[in-house]
Amino acid sequence: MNHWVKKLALGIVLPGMLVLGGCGASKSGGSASGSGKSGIQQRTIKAGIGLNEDHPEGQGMIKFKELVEKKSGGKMKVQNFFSATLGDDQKMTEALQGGLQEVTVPSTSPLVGMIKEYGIFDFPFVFNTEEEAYAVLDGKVGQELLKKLPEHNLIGLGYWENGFRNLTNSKHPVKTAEDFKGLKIRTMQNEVHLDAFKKLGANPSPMAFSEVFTALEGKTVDGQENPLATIKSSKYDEVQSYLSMTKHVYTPFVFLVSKKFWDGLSEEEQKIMKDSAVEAGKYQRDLNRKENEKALKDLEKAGMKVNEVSDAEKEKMKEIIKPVTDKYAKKFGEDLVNQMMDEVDKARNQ
Ligand code: KDG
Repeated sequence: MNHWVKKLALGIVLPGMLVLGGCGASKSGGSASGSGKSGIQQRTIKAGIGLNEDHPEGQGMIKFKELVEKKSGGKMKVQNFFSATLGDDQKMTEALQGGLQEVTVPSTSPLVGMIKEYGIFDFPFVFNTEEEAYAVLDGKVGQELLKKLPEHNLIGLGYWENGFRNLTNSKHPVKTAEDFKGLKIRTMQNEVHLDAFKKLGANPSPMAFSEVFTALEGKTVDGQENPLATIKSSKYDEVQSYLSMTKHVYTPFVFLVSKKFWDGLSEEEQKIMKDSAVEAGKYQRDLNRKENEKALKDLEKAGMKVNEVSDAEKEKMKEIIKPVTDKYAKKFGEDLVNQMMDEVDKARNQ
């Protein structure tokens, strides 16, 4: 039963269901009470990401640092670490849970082992535009998922943008659903991606982001899939010949703070962290979209053979993968999936 029939059956058609926010400006799920302390203390905030400093996410972290230090009069200092120097997404997320690191901003995909519902953002071909993704992430669905983080000793302050993922490989252009057959493709450590690429006849190999370049260079995998800004800033054009504009998944980043650290902050310090994450998030989203356009030109100039994928072929891929998304919709909650699709429809038909 498709989501429209379900919605009518359940009679859940409430206008204005969308809870608008910046990128997580609404409730972060953090403890509003804070430590009860007032004022701003001298603090050092260790913030690590997997991507390089020149990637829009790295630039977003620099903006976050500027904002926190300005808003706190220099008392709260942010130390940024790029290119997985503090470890991969999993390791940095665990460091936050243990109170050994204060901030990281991973994709939602590697978090699905902890919060399975984040897997809905790994369903292929859900969003056509970034605006549709923002409507879901900054609306009820995205904000509700942030509230699942505190029980895992994490606070989510909002969503930044990784973006629409495209396929690169060293074998041949991928123009049709058929063309995936036999390709060894690195995927994120995420069951939806794994099953979806298997269904397309590819041979998926899950690994941490920090291992991808070496795997491509050593030809242990034929290809990988990531947004254009990541493909460029990770220099995949040096080890990949073909770029196929599949735009098969939109991946969000989630701005994570250690709950151990968060609970020790005063309300004023919590507000500085949240306002800075939201403001830097808006800046990062805009920069990411500009960089994606520039990255496509740069990757072509660097010699990558770029091909578009027709809507008809994308429909075919979606059809082939449907048994996978049906299976995971049951696992993640069909009501949640229907809510996401309702918000997409609303944004699409605005
Ligand atoms: O730390 C960087 C990763 O969170 C991000 O790039 C995830 O898209 C991702 C990938 O392919 O691992």
